[in-house]
Amino acid sequence: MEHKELTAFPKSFLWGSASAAYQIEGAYREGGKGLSVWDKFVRIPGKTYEGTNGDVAVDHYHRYQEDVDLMAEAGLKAYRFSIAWTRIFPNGKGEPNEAGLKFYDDLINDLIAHKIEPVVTIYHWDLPQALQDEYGGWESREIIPDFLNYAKTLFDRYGDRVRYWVTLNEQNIFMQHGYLMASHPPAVKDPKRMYAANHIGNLVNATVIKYFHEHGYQGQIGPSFAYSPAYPADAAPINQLAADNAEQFNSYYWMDMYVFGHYPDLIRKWQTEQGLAPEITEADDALLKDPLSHPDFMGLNYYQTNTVAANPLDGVGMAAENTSGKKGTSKESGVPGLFKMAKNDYLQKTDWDWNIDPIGLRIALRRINSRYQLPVLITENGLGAFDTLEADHEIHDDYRIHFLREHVKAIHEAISDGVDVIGYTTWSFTDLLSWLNGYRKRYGFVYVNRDEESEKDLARYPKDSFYWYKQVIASNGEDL
Ligand code: BGP
Repeated sequence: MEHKELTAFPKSFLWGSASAAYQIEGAYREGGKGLSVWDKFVRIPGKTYEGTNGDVAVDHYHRYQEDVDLMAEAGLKAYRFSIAWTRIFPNGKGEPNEAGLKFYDDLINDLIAHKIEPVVTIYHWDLPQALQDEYGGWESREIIPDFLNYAKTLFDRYGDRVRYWVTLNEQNIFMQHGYLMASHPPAVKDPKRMYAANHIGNLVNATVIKYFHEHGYQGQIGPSFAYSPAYPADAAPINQLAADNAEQFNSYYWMDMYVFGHYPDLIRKWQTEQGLAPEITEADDALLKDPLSHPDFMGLNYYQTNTVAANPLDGVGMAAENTSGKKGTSKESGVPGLFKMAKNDYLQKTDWDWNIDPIGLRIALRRINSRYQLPVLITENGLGAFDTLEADHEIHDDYRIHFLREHVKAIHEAISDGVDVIGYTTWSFTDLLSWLNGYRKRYGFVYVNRDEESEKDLARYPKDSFYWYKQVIASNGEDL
């Protein structure tokens, strides 16, 4: 679809950036914070890049004011961050910890004082270790009331100032990495347990959204989903089918549940054949289908598309992703009988082998729009790259500017196509810890002076992309 003229970005468009508590805060034992599953997992040898952890991260806990000042200087309209459950309830439940509540009060107030809209992620992967120990975390339905109690505490405390809430960040990623690939906590490799835990994740999501809608809080709520649209490797019908399989298996399996309250029939059938189907009670079904449990927007985390081809029943299985930062080192990966990853000769890759595909973002937005008819908040998008700090403390990240410019253009086109896009919070504002890739895979507009070996002085230096984004925001997306 070509447009003679592009439709302007809405005046209220939320230009922003995003982060997650574990990746930026540090202060992992301060302010009464309890330990999360990540605090423990990073200490298992070989799990993260060179054993990196978020004990100090980029010390946002102590430097949040400096970070918010920089956000204000860039002209950010929104900032998406997550709350660490373990700061609010050190053991996951019981009495709330006032010091933790106050930290986010101060952050939210500071943002609002700078006219920056807070977008709060309730859960970005840092489950209280106490709940993991007590009942196996996501594998027990006991998490439903505990999570709801945590979410209610946040709504009651911050609901007068927060208008955008994200329930679960990338449920598809943390469940699959946690229970299928053992690359996230609790480091399990068991598809049956994965689907069972994931179903409980859906019940949590629905319970929280329903509660929010029933209790008259202001604002909007929805999950953030990591959507990588699938392309067929070529026009062969068998590969078209593989792309359809991938779309159903990787994406509709989650998004259909959020919006329609059911799993795709094709995947239910496949799971039943494999003996992997999660148990769904009548009460679950009623909750999941209740319109009050459905999101107000779809949060979209978009990094790349996947190109796929047919994969026989005895074909290749799931492989771990490239965490080496050496382009071309990814292994073959797929789901036997459904699809496998194929090379796309039209796309460049990042050093971690992620496909660079701005048009894929437009496609993602259009597919969400036509299937779900929901506004979309782009809650993550960005380029992980090696950056060089020059002697004068400048960082010439023209590759990041290029990446983001093309993605902003794609959003502009999607809006012109008729998609309701509410905002764009890039990943990330400052550099931060990459869960599995240490500190050298940088995403920020602001360089943080630390690496794997040393915390150095943790000084903040705006990159060239910082000034570029400032101009994009000031012109509401016109001056790219
Ligand atoms: C998303 C997560 C973020 C962030 C981002 C970049 O999946 O929600 O927390 O980490 O990916 O990923 P990575 O750090 O692996 O490059």
